[in-house]
Parts: sequence; C-alpha cells; structure tokens
Amino acid sequence: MTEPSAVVTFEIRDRVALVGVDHPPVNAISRDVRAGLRDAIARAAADPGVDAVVLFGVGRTFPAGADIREFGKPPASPILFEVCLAIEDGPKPVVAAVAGTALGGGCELALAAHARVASAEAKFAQPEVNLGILPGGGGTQRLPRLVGMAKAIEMNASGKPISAEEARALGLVDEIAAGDLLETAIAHAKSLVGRPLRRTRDLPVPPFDRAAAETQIAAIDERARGQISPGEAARMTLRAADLAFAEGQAAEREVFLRLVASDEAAALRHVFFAEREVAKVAKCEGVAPRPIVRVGVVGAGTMGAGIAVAFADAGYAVTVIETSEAALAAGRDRIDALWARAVASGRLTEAEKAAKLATLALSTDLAALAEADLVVEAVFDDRDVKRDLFAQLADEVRADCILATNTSYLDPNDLAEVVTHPDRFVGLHFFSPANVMRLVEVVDGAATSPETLATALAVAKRLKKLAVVVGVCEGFVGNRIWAAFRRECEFLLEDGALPEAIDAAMEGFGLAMGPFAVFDLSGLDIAWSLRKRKAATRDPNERYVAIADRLCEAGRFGRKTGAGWYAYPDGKKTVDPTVTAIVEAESAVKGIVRRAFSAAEIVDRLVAVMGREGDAILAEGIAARASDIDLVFVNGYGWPPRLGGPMFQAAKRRS
Ligand code: T1G
Repeated sequence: MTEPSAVVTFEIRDRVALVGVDHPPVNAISRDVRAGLRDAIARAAADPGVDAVVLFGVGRTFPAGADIREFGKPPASPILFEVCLAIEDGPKPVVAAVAGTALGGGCELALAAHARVASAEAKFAQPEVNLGILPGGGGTQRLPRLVGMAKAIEMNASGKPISAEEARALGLVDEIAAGDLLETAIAHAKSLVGRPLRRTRDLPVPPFDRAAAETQIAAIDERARGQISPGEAARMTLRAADLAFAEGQAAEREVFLRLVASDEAAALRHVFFAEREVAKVAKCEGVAPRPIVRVGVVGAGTMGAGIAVAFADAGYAVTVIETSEAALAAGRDRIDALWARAVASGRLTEAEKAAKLATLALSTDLAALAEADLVVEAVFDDRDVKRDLFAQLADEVRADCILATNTSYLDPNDLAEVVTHPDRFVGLHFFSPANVMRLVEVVDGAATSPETLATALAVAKRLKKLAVVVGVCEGFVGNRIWAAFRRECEFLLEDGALPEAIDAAMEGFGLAMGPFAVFDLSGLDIAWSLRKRKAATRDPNERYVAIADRLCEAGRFGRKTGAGWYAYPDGKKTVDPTVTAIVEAESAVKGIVRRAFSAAEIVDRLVAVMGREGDAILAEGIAARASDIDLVFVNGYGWPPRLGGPMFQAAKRRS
C-alpha cells in the first residue's frame, strides 16, 4: 500500500478520500507532488472504503502550476499529463476543490477531474505562454471541451485569469461553494457516486465558427510581437477539434517539449524568477516600511504630472506644488490630459476622472506639505535648483517626512547634503510616462536608512511599479548602460554602419524600436547639452564621435524638429541622405576607412558593450544582480521579456 508523501496528504472523511497538495508557498506541482498524486489516486481507487476523491491545495491555493524550477532539466516521471490521465481514468469520481489560483498545471489537474467546485474568489488561468510554453498537461485539449473553442483559445494564448463566476458560467466550474469549500466538494463528490463519470476528454468540442477561430489566431500572432508561444498555444488548442484526444495530447506534448527548450522560454523563465529576486533587498531584511498616506509632488511638468497621477491612481492623498499659479494651472492641465487619455481608452469614466481630479490638492506654497509623509521632487534637473528646493523643503516638512528626488543624472548624495536628517533621503527615478512605465529605480543613497529604503520599496509596490534598487553613479543603472550603448552605436556609425542599418539590426533582434528612432523620439538636444557641459573635462584620449553634435548644430533635434537621425516629412520616419553625408564626412575627418557590418555583428557588438557596462556596475555594487539589470531594460527600455535582458543575452553569447 502506498504511503502518503510529504507533499501530498491523504485522509478519508465519510468515505471520501481528501487528497491535498502540500508544497508551499504555491503548491507548485514538482516531481514529488506528481508522484504523490499518482500514488494517492491509486490508493483511493484500491480502497474499498473510499467512494470518491476530493483534490485540493493545502493552505492558500490550489496548485499554481508545474514547478518552474524543474524546467530546463530532463523530464522526471510521472509527467503531469500522465497524472491527469490517472485522475480522469480512475473508477471513482474525483472532484477538484479550487481555492486561490488554479494556474497552468493546477488548472489542468482541475480539468482532468470529473467535476470542479470553486470558492467564490478562486481564479483559473493557463499562463504558460508567459513562460514561452503552452499548457503541457492536456490543457489545450481539455479546455475547449469544457468552455468552447473561442474562450479556450483566448485563455490558452493570453494566460489571463478568469473568475470562479465566469468559470461557472462557461461550464469550467460545476459549483461555487457558498460555505466551506471542502465540505461542499465532499458533498458534490458524494452526489457523483454510482453515476457515470463525466470524463472531460470524452466530451465533444462544442460546435464553433472555424473561420472566426482562424481570425482570432491571426490576431493573436499579430499582437504577440515576435513571441511564438501565444500562437503555438492557440493553434494547438484549435487542433483539439480535429484530433482524437490521445492524438491531440501527443501533439501537445511534442510542441511543449520543443517550446520548453527554446531560447524564448529560457529568457521568460529568467525574467519570472528575476522579478521575484529583485524584491529581496538585503539592506531591508526584517525592516518594516513606514506607513505613507499623504504625498507631495513638487514640479508638475511632464514627469511631475505623471508621478502625481501614479500616486493618485494608487490611492494616495496627493498635493501638487508648482512655483506659480500659471505653472500650477499648466500642471493641472497635464494631469487632466493624462486621465483624459484613460477615459478615451475606456479605462476610466468621466465621473472617475472628475473624482480623481477632485482628490488632488494644488498649491504654490511648500507649507502645504507640512503634513506630507513623502515628498517627491520632479523639478528641472539642475543641481542648484534641486538643492535650493530641498533646503526649503527640509524646513517645511516634518522631520520624518521622506524626501525623494526623481533626478536622472544628478548625484542624490550631493542633494542629500542640504537636508536635515539625510537618512530620510532617497531617489525614486521614474521613467516617462511615469504613470505608465512599470520601472522605478530606487536609489539607495549613502545616507539612506534601511527604513527609508524599505518604505520606498513598499510605495513602489503599491504604485504597481517594478522597483530595482540601485546605487549612486551617473545614470544609475539604466541610463548609464544606455549611454554606453549610445556611444557604441555612434562608434559603429563612424566605423561604417548607418543609423537605419543599426536600427534594422536591433529591431530584427527584437527591440520594438531601433536606437536611432528612439534617440529622435526622446530628442537629441538633451544628450547634446550633457555633452557640452562635460566637454571641458572630457578625457582627450577617449574616443569621441561628433556626428550627433553636427546634427544638433544644424538644429536637427529629432522628431520634435522634424529632423534628427532621420527626416520626418509629414511625420513619417525617412532615411535622410543629409545624415548619411554627415556620417561619412565624420569618418573621413577621423581618417577611418568605413566598412560594412552585418546585422549579427551590430547586435553582438551592442549586446557586448551593455554586458561589459553591466559587469562594471555589478563590480561597483551599483546593482545587486545581473538579473536586476535585465529587469531595468525589460521594464524601462522596451526590451521584450522574450529576450531576457542585456545581461542574459551577453551571458548567452559568452557561453
Ligand atoms: N514554480 C516554482 N516556484 C514558483 C511558482 C511555480 N510555478 N510560482 C511561484 N513560485 C515561487 C516564486 O518564485 C516565489 O519564490 C514564491 O513561489 C512566491 O511567488 C504543465 C508546464 C502563483 C500568482 O506560471 O504567477 O504549469 O521568491 O512571489 O505574488 O502546463 O507566483 O519566495 O523563493 O509570485 O503571491 C504555470 C507562476 C507554470 C504561475 C503567486 N504557472 N506563479 O504570486 O507570490 S508552467 C505559473 C505566479 C505549467 C503545465 C505548465 C505567482 C502566483 P520565492 P510570488 P505571489
């Protein structure tokens, strides 16, 4: 007789076997869980004292999927789809009692049961596509049999969760527990005893519009922007209509094994775990964040308006400060416009927008921040302006009010010098648009206390931002690596490449937009003024490319001036022979014989320079992990998660 395993509990209550997955924190279906389930199902089948089985998750959730840490290793039997078949083929009714999130393989276990009972807050999803794979436990074949083809394609290709209520309406859930979930599931299981078992795999795929399904899949491919797993999951789901279950399951397994070994899946797994690691900050270990309720935002320009909206959207009481009534009015209009965009896209109603605007306090007097718990400045990125402001703020706010700078390029330690209690000073480097971009670099200054840092991280989490703790250096992590990347792009230009070739290479690599198109979008003048500011102290032995200076001297600041690295006749990005001539002339001035570069060479050279700068950042302790650096680029610089990030790519090229 099989003994219960450490990760699967077995208890008989009123002739019903209660089989619990007990593998905290999310009951991931590891190899031991799969073996424990197989053994428990066999034990229940063989026990004459058992009429039915209830499968559940011990603790907060039904299994939240296969154990992702096992991916990339050789498959260990029993494989999940085999366990699902053992559940489905059993002679006795198996009811899944779902609380929490039945995700991936967890949802597939539930699909293989003969019925599903859910708690009201339970959710169901097949998020495998977010890891570059597809449901591999029969989910592409069973889901359409229960919820219909269109919904199954949508769920398997998007990974998005559905509520218990929607699942019940679709036929995925048979009953929502009004009272105790386990008791309800036991009663449900007992009601199935002696009746023919409803095996999901034997159900026909309900009739559906194939043309509509094809159109749905084409749209999924379109939206996937180069990621292959959504389309693969969608097409494998559609095949459930044409294949007998066994063939469909075998075909699914084949696709799963191909995808799980893909670069895309490895990169997406890397990002998944990176997002869990980045929140582990040694300096904040065991440190409780301070409660933050009232937030001041000083400066309501583009960044300040976005920051104010981000805080207001997260439910903070926000006071916006500007230097004059006119500037305040302009700032309010910017904030209004951001929420108007949300109304236009249907994310907000007019009434909600009005209510949000009504919560904002606006003032030209710093005294309005007397009761603020946190003040974020987003004023002009000039040292004197910011130092003057912080000196004034220190006199106006409470001694324990956290002061945060949004500076991109100034030294937060230098700014902290002018405030009393500098331990409460921290950097919150948002990325524009601040109410949209997920990344915030939390700058851990020399004086920043663990409590201040922990509070900043808690605030970032409530803002639904991806916070990366960075140290102090010019440009912190993202902009420092971006500057190295930009320099290498310009070296490539001088050595023989052209902007359009570099952009094409990087877009072919997977970036949404090539670097020169990005430079034109953000404006060439900002970097130009930085270069001019540093010209006097620039190391004469350091290679310097003057091509961008030539463009700026000609007033070509990018899209906003109708010309930059490209021309923009009627707003359309167009290769400009004037730029080609400027590039070639600068190579000639340097006596460089220009040569051709392949796209692969361009990508390798640019990824390598980012990797080298990232290595230097790690060596200096400016970032804690290479994967933190990857998250900066995935969440702040348009790197698609399916590439994993610059450090992931650089490591891949070195291995
Ligand atoms: N495998 C291994 N570890 C996991 C895990 C998983 N599936 N899910 C979470 N963890 C770890 C996570 O790394 C962290 O570890 C801790 O649990 C808490 O996670 C065959 C093949 C369930 C919504 O994609 O979406 O099934 O940092 O911080 O915010 O078809 O975790 O504490 O050491 O995220 O409360 C499909 C992934 C897998 C779900 C909970 N399933 N997980 O969120 O906690 S593929 C998923 C999540 C699959 C089958 C295929 C979330 C969560 P540590 P957390 P949370």
